[in-house]
Parts: sequence; structure tokens; C-alpha cells
Amino acid sequence: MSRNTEVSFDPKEHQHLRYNPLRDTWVLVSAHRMKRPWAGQIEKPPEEHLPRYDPNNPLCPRNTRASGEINADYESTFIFENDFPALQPEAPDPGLDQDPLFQCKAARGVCKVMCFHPWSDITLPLMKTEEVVKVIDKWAGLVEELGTSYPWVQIFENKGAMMGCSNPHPHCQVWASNFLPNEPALSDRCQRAYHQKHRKPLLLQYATQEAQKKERLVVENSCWLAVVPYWATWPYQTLLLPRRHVLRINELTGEEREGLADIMKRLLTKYDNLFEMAFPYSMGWHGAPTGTYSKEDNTHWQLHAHYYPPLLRSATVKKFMVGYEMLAQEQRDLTPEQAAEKLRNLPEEHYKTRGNQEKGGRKGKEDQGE
Ligand code: H2U
Repeated sequence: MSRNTEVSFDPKEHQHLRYNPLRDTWVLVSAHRMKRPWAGQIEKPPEEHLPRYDPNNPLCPRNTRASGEINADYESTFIFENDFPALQPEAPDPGLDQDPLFQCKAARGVCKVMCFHPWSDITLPLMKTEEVVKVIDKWAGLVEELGTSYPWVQIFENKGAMMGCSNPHPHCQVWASNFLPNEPALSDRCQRAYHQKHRKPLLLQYATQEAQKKERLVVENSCWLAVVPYWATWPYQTLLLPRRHVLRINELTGEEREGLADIMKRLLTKYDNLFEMAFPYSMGWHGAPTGTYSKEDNTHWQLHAHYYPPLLRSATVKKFMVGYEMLAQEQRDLTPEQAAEKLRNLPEEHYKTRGNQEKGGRKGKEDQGE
């Protein structure tokens, strides 16, 4: 093994490892790989033209779902019990097996779906700020309601067919469970260990430093900031952080909810503008555990949202977490700083509505939900 100590280190040129303090893992950053020749597909897929109302879509107002239930004629958000729930409140206990190699436990919970808007042809960045605030209020309400009995309430949105989204109508899912799932359990351990050592919440410290450094900052306002985290694995992964120490989404003030709607719209507009398409991702909220955990000290926690978009080079070329990632460890090509710079420099006006003001276009107003 030889070590080159003559050349000074440049993260854009030289491969290196970065530590993810939320997962206690390392990511291999090899930005020089972006220079490799690419013979794959690069073109944009055709723009999807969705009807505002589809009589056959089970998520639209007034339509019948798989269960036979009829949706309300909703005008804002709409929440229903998932007709195909992965978790149900009642299930028999599996028998006890003491063998360490064959452990099994009871899993119980509830799964809900929330439609963001009655229209199928709208997405969060194109919704009005007050409409996004209503989504945030409902997220907070669900954490409050389900969190009284369940230790974990996972809010997540799969956007785009590429991320396994089964329906183009704007929606998210909420799964509440009687157990702490792997990812939040790991995050809980890491934040706790950091807090015990440094006496400050990990993500609060991190946000303060990122707000000063600015090189990984994508968007910010008086209550929130969005960064491509130092340890990001997906090319355009972002982390959304409140500036104040907040444990759970239901603890956000009215001003913070407005600020969150603003920063979500701006971040998602940039995402859509990157390849001029409805940018696919999986996103979700992590806050302090609920249920019986609420009685414990959770000072080490800081509320945050993760955005994991799969795309790398274009609207069709995604980053595959395969080979080395599956068998050794996560690896990324462009640096988080390069990704942040690219997103930061994109316009904050959505490509679908660009130029509408000059044209006085009716189409743009409709797209914005007016
Ligand atoms: P995804 O697009 O993330 O898969 O979410 C849509 C959810 O909607 C999915 O979990 C549910 C599916 O089970 N669904 C119903 O509950 N009833 C229906 O009639 C259609 C879809």
C-alpha cells in the first residue's frame, strides 16, 4: 500500500471517506469518477400530462377505493386508512423461541394514506404556501394522535414511479408501529451517544456549523435550512433542519410551519428544475420517539427530514446502490459540495410556471393552484 503525501488534498479530485454521525457509518466519496465516459441514456422523458380528476383513480375525491369505501369530496387534505396495511392493530403473538438465531417478535400498528390536494396534476412545489401548511398541520396532528400509543410514527412520501410510488396523485403515507424501526433506533443511539459526549444535540450543532460554512447549503430561511449533508450518499440527498431545538413535528410553532412550507416549496422547486421534471425521491420525518418514550429524556433528538432522490446524471439516469454499496459500503461520485452548489444555483421559480408573469399565462396560474 503506497501513500501519496506530495499532492495536497482536493475533495473533488481525491477519493476519501466521510463519517455519517447519524448512522455511525462511512461513505466513500470518489468525485473524480464523474469524469468517466458515459454511454448511457441522457434524454428527458416526455412530460407526464395527468388529468386533474381521473374517475378511475382511487385517491381522487368522490372515488371508490379498493376497500369499497368512497372518498370524501375533499377540498384540502384527505386522510384514510390504507386498504392494504403492512401493519394492523391486532395480530396474534408469535410463539417464543429462545434460539438467538431465530428471534421473532409481535409487530402491530396502523397505516394511513394522506392526499395532499384534491387535484392529481399538482405537486407540493406548485401548491400554495397555505396549502402546504395544511399538509404540515395534518402531519403534526397524526404524530400527536398516533404518538399517544405508538412509539414510532413514520411519515414518508414516495414520489415518482422510480421510487415505487403506485399512484401519481400527490400523497404520502404514515405508518405507526409498536416498535422502534431500525433506522430511527440507530439514529436514536447515535444522537444519544453524541449528546452524552458533547452535551449538545448533534443536529443542532451540525445546523449551526452548516449555516456558517454555507458550502453545503441549498436554501434557508429564518426558521429552517436545507443542506446536502457532509455525509450524503445519494447524489442530491438533502437534510432539512429547524434552527431551533425541536423534538417533534407537532411542537413546531405557527411561524415555523409557515417557514417549513416556504423552504419545502423552494427546495422541491429546485429539485424539479434540476432536470426539468417532477423529481423523484423518498422523503420522511425523523423526530424523537413517541408513546412511552415521550416520558423519557429525549434532549438528544432534533427533528429533521431526509430527502433521498435516486437521480444522478439526468432525468433517467439514477444512482444504483448495488455492487460495492450492497456488499462493502456506500459510495458517491460528485461531492456533497458540488451537489449543493448545483442545487443552490438553480432558479427558485418552477420551470413549469417560468415566464408566466410576462405572458400573463392562465396555464401557470392554474398550475399554481389559483
Ligand atoms: P404509494 O404510492 O407510496 O404506494 O402509496 C399509495 C398507497 O395507497 C398504497 O400504500 C394505498 C396503497 O396500499 N391504496 C389504498 O389504500 N386504497 C386504494 O384503493 C388504492 C391505494
